[in-house]
Amino acid sequence: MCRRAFLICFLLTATGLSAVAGSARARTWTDVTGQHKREAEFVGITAQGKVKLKTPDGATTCVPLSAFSAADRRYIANRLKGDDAQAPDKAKPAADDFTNSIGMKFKLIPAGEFEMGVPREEKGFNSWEQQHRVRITRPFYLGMYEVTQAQYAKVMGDNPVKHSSSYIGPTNPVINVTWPDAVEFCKKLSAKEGRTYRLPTEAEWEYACRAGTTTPFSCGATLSSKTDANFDGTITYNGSKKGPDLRKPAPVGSYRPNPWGLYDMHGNVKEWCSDWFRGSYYNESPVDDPRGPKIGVYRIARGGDWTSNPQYCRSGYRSSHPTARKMSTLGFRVVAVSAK
Ligand SMILES: [Ca+2]
Repeated sequence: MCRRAFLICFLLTATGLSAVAGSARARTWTDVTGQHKREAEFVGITAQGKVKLKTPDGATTCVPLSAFSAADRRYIANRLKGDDAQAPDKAKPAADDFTNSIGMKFKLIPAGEFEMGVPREEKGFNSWEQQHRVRITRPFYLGMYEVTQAQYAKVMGDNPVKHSSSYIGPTNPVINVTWPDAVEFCKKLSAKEGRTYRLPTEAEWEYACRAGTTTPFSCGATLSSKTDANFDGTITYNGSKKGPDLRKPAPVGSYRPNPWGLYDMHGNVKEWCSDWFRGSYYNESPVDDPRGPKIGVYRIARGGDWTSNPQYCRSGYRSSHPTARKMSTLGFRVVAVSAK
């Protein structure tokens, strides 16, 4: 709330309560839930601190700044600073983002609280997904993308995807990696880069995937295999339309990012997390920074994959696998913890 108030004050100061200079054209705006979208031009900030928009039919509307997604708020800040960034993707990266020496890009994920798990009424709810309050007490960096085959080979000296495979590609996600392989990648990358990398906890993963949303997917109640994620689009969910079924992993970042700028959190490949799985864990997990049961047989993997029914790509869906399992649908992304 304080941050929003600060930003509104900043906007008012920057604009002198007036319209923004420079050309404008319509763009797609997304509300904070990621569910509602609208096409409009940015006009300026009103004296009441609201964002004034002009819709394609010529009407104007004023919307509280807090109603917009983080990407939209960044766009507005850039426009008011004089950067004519017409789309969030063209906006300058936030100062807190970073790229490491092998080209892996990271987003700073703020500390915060959220309802981890799934409302009972959500289609596909499982008893081990029950909602509970979780607090992420420390900010962390999360990979914007799944680890690619080129990045994996640079660190480990080998690409586990064989040349004969149709799944091979330097910017495709790495697959055929066990949980210990993913942990070993983090260890070697940490030594190479001089900062600590590790797998995300299940709580960190879901917090970052939801990005402030409470809907089944970070983009809303449904998931499109055309624009949102790589999954089996021939299967529908919540009345969604059928879409393409690529039947293989896509190069990372081929679909729209979530509200916090993370790609492929839904679909493409499932992603190993650091936690063991236990169905009853959510009944007993700590509120602050849960790290999973101390022992187990299966490790968590999140987000669904290119073969998945959309139901298994939900933000709160939990899958688990033996640590030695290698699959063409299972990869990972990493967290960077310490500041350099
Ligand atoms: Ca994924």
